[in-house]
Amino acid sequence: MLRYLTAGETHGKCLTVIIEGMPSNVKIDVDKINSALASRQKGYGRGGRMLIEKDTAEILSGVRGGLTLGSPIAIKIENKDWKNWEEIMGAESSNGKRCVDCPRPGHADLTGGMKYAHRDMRNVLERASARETAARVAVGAVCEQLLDEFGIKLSRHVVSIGSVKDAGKVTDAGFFERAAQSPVGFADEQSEKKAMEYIDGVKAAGESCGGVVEVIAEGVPAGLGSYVHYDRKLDANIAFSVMSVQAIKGVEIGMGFECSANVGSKVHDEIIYDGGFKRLTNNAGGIEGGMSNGEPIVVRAAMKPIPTLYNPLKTVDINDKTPREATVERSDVCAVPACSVVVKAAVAFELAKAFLDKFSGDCAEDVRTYYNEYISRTEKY
Ligand code: EPS
Repeated sequence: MLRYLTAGETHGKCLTVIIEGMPSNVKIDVDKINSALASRQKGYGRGGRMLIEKDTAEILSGVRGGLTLGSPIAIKIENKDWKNWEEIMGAESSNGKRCVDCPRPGHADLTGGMKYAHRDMRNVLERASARETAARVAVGAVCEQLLDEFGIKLSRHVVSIGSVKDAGKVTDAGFFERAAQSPVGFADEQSEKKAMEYIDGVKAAGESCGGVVEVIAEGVPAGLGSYVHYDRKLDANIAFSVMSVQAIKGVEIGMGFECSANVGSKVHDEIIYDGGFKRLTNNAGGIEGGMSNGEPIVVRAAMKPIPTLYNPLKTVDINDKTPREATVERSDVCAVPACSVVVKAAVAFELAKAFLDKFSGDCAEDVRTYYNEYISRTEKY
């Protein structure tokens, strides 16, 4: 089973990730990982930290000469900011400076401190930070390279930022290329301008904002995931991974919540046969009964506004219990475009996991054989 573990604090030495279960002989290009990491760093409304970092993946193990070995893949992403935090965050000595006593509403600070018995809530925020998503993006970029060999391609875009929606349509020519280049992840230029003005206003008010992102996976064969048991359902596993991304509060597949307001005939996608089974619409977002159905997989996620506000909310000092203003840590005003990169990585991981469950093999050659056999069998169904 494909799995991974991440480690690292936001102002620690580095982020580390170990990916286990990737078959041997999958082509891995480190530049593709670095380009995904660079995309995650971009976006209008990001804070000062992204000016310090230049996230780069160093592959420590599991890849030789551009091919996976079948052994665990370890990747390191250095934190350039570490040099400014060494004395505060050191493993062997810490000077106790920059202690966090006033938990931020919306962040993990207070409950994390209570749960892990940390009086300095920095010990919580350092790990709860969205900095960890850089490690997940590296995982996603490795998974995308496996998926790509089998013609599965993922795209991302931002649907809305705060109250501003992208007027562009996914069916417009060049939509995804344009969205990937946009500082707000939008394809429509007028909407992009409005979103940037919106973010400027939010920033001027000492506020933060969220939005909705969408990821679409094309070329996924029918039959990934399963209906036979709850924990093998593809939609459930995608929702789990996407919901675990920092600041995500809602996940939808296809028509999502809107399904509930429509009658059955307006929701379910009629089936035709045209050299293969197809659906006339894709309200199911490519997943029925916990399985991919061969249509594009469409996942949307809602990101809440980042909890650090430059105009802070009310809180309480955990030491003397007096009313205070929440701690202000350097943060982003808007990280929605970056979030689209992270959600794409989360979906890529779940698809690669489901793909390798279905076509399980120790080497890429075996995976290819099982895949080809399955495709030719199902084509004759
Ligand atoms: C982030 C790095 C962090 C934050 C942000 C995401 O860096 P720093 O805390 O040094 O500014 O910019 O984290 C949060 C929004 C958060 O709530 O922790 C990154 O690499 O994406």
